[in-house]
Amino acid sequence: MKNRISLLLSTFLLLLTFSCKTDQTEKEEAKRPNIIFIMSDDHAYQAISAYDNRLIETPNIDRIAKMGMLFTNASVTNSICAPSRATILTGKHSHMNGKIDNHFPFDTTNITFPQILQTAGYQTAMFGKLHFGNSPKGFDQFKILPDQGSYYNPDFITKNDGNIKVDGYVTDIVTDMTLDWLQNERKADAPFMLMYLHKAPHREWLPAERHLEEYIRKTFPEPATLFDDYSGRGTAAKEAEMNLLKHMNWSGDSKLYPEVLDEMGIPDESGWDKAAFEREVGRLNPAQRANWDKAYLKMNEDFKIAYPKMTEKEKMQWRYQRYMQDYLGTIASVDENVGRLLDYLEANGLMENTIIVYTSDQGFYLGEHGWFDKRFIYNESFKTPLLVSWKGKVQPGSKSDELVQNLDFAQTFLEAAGVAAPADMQGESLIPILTGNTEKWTRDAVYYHYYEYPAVHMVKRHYAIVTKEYKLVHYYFDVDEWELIDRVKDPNEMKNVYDDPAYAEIKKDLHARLEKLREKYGDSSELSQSYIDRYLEDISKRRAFGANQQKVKEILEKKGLQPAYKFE
Ligand code: SGN
Ligand code: CA
Repeated sequence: MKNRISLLLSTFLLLLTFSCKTDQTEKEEAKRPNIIFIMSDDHAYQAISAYDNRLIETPNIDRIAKMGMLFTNASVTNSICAPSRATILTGKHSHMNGKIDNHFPFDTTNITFPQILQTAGYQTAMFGKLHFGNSPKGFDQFKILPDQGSYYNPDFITKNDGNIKVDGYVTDIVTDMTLDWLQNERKADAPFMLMYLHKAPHREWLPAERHLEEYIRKTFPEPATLFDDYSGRGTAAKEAEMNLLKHMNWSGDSKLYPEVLDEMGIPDESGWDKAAFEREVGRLNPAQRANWDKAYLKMNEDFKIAYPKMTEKEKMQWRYQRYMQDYLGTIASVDENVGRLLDYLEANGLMENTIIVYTSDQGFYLGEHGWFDKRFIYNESFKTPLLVSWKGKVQPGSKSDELVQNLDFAQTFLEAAGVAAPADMQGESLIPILTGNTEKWTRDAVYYHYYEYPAVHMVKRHYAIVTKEYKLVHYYFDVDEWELIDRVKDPNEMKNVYDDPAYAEIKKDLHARLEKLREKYGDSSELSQSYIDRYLEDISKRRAFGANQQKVKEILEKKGLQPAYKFE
């Protein structure tokens, strides 16, 4: 009897411990936050009203800043699409993860934070643009756009259903997929990490049908540096091919019909202008196309009358307005759709324990320095928007001007999930900043390195150190030029003061700090040279799309290589 009682007692105790343990695990589980990473492609901070409301109101994106923190000094390590995404996923600089440019595919032997989170029990999903040339690892579900993706009736590569084409507008569709996953595939018993990645507002800036008429009628204020003549800086700024007047496609970008170009005698300078127009607009079905024409026909007719009388200055102004109308038109639907997601989270009790990040793969020039595109270390493309909310942890309406980077996301998310980060990750967790423990944050400079040259837009290779006060930049490869920018005295970054004796001491100090940073992150001239050799070898076989082919030819011939592009 005694034995039976003690057996019962011990079974009872065992059950009790077991159930306590389950309770404990559930509590632990409940504490691990969900992570929603929202990223748009080429979304300039100048086009988010939480930063600046001169161009557009983005009330929904701003909600994230109201609930949480707005970063005013967030930047990227390499201002271009796929390399930025690789840095985000690996927590490593481009020279370490190998994804230095858009040209070569991502090396999938890299370990990414989603793989680590998935192993740690997170549910993982990705929807939208990845741009890696291969599918992501570490995701339970994904539906991604092939390469750059399309705005209208886009194709998707899916994890379970092969390749599909979906009718409608890309920003709406990516959101539908995301909401569908949250509603129907997400399981309640584990935390999740969701990557919701928009194609918009990437070139060629095609708004949803519902925004065409509204945006085509708007007029926007011009940036102070729209007519920059690049005289204050070196060869790189002068030779870049991203000027609104000289390098933007009239048809593909400004949406003049190819036949209007012919009629007005405007040449297809890039050689792929008309093809770019057809590539996107050609995807519309007849009903969609009729709607599209309703908005763009009148603009084309007005242009035909105005163009012959336009001065060069007026042409630039016209191109700027046309650019902004379409670029900002695509952002209108990004904002609406971010609103749909936030509403869903609110309605389903998912705000409570969820980190929400809104960012872009880099910034973008909205006419500053007369430019579109990115790549350069000048503010508008070096900086990137960053808004983070986490209810109960991040002070609502707070701001940080710390030098944070896309390099830091992986370690931030891993720390939030309570998982140790691999020792070779190179960022720092943002959690001290997010939770107001800034005394633990000591970074006083960041490192930058851009590689893709000679390539579309012809922005020269450069690396740099950036502090809150200065940028020291080295342009290399087919030039050897240094640039020093005083960020405080010259916020528009118009003047290189490298040779100004007043900056001699500062220059010396920055050179020493730059060398230390390169050592710390493991970058070197030898590594840069190996990336150059690999690239040149490849573009002697495979054309560097959109690059100035004459210049490519010169560069390759110096190396004894023949360009892949055939000259007539
Ligand atoms: C395309 C664009 C370029 C852009 C690159 C890279 N031209 O080639 O303007 O710089 O993508 O963009 S387009 O007319 O074909 O759109 S990135 O975001 O993928 O890095
Ligand atoms: Ca981009």
